[in-house]
Amino acid sequence: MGGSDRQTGGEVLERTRQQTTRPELYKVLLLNDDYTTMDFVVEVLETIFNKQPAEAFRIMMMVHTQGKGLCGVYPYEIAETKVEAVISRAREHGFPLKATMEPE
Ligand code: TYC
Repeated sequence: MGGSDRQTGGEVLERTRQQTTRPELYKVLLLNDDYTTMDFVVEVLETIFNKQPAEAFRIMMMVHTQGKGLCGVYPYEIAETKVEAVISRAREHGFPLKATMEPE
């Protein structure tokens, strides 16, 4: 039994503190490769990461020139779902595009 419930005879009287834990956040990164087209990466950034066209182009060019780029920061399960969505969309189109996640 946790320490925050005051009890008498098995009855919970009240909660004395609110739970205020924040979820751990993870960065989702796209990685560069030589085969995925720039247009496809921009489309991925617009549709999976909800970026505006100019921002999607900027991130794509960052990945292209620096090797990787930040697409967004999310709680673990959302980050994992985004990574899976990128990989499966890329494979459907025959591209080797990769995405990874790391703790913020
Ligand atoms: N380097 C790729 C090209 O020249 C474009 C590209 C950009 C690929 C970003 C992957 O995450 C990526 N066609």
